Amino acid sequence: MLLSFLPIPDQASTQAVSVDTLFLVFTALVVFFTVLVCVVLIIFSIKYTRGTKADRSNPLDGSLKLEIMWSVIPLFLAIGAFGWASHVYFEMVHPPADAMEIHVVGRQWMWKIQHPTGQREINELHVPVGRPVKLTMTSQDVIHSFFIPAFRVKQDVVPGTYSQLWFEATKPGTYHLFCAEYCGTEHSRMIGSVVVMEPQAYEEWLQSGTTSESMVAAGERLFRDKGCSGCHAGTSSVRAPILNGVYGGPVPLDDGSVVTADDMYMRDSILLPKKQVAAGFKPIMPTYQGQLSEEELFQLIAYIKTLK
Ligand code: HEC
Ligand SMILES: [Cu+2]
Repeated sequence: MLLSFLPIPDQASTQAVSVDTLFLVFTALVVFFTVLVCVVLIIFSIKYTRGTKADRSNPLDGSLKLEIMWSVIPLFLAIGAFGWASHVYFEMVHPPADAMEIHVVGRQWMWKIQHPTGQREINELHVPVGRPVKLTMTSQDVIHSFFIPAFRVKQDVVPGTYSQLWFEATKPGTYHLFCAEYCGTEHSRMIGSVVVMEPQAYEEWLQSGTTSESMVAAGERLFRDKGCSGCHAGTSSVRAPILNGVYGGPVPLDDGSVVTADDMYMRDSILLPKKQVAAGFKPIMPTYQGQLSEEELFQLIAYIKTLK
């Protein structure tokens, strides 16, 4: 497309176009002003070299008009740049509500990926074209960074917390996937590929291979096996909150504050139950730190999300 002679990677997502346009316009602006200043500088230093016959009478000392001009024009340019860049940034960090969710766990030195239907893959990510995809990511050891150059998206993947990244692929094909944060000896081999497929082919890909249980089904099984249902099912004798409809809503805590029950809140409730105690309940929930893998946490949360 536009400026395809430049050595820039494939543009294969909706963000790629907006990021590149922004980048190229800024570059053009910077080049324009740099050249302008250099050319004028060179012309004047030749014209006014000592000994030339240039007219040196009436030296200019101060011009309000000029000063206003070189203050006001850059001011509007800078505000415009800020507004435009912020707009692109906000689009990048706010996944659309209808995005499909795929889970990613980074570790030394690979990417482990799980689709909602339960399919797992390592160092490969299959996605449909033309559909927003949201990745919820964490690391089980050190900080990694999930980077797809052709999509112009990159996001740190940090142990102990969830980060998000979203994109909408626009062109079927296979693209590079890199870890962009030095994470140990074999960091440079922590590479993979993103395969963008037609929606039909993606559906077929999901059907193929060993059919594992879906994220939600795995979460439901864990909820029973790990003893969560013993306390959280409505029938239990222990006083614990019923988790139906908790996700996404406001939760009053016993210290009087109110938080939103997002993925991070769920994670903390399971691993650090004493950190935020739901109002009206005793802090009797045991911690599950060290007893659940990152994948199992994702599955439990996926299950809790479906409880309406
Ligand atoms: C011994 C009983 C018990 C067990 C077992 C237990 N919980 Fe809890 N859980 C509680 C109690 C009591 C609370 C409310 C106090 C608090 O927030 O710590 C709670 C709070 C929560 C919350 C926050 C709910 C809200 O309304 O804010 C979540 C989410 C949760 N538990 C999930 C789980 C999961 C998942 C498991 C299994 C891995 C589990 N619990 C196991 C007793 C238990
Ligand atoms: Cu890494």
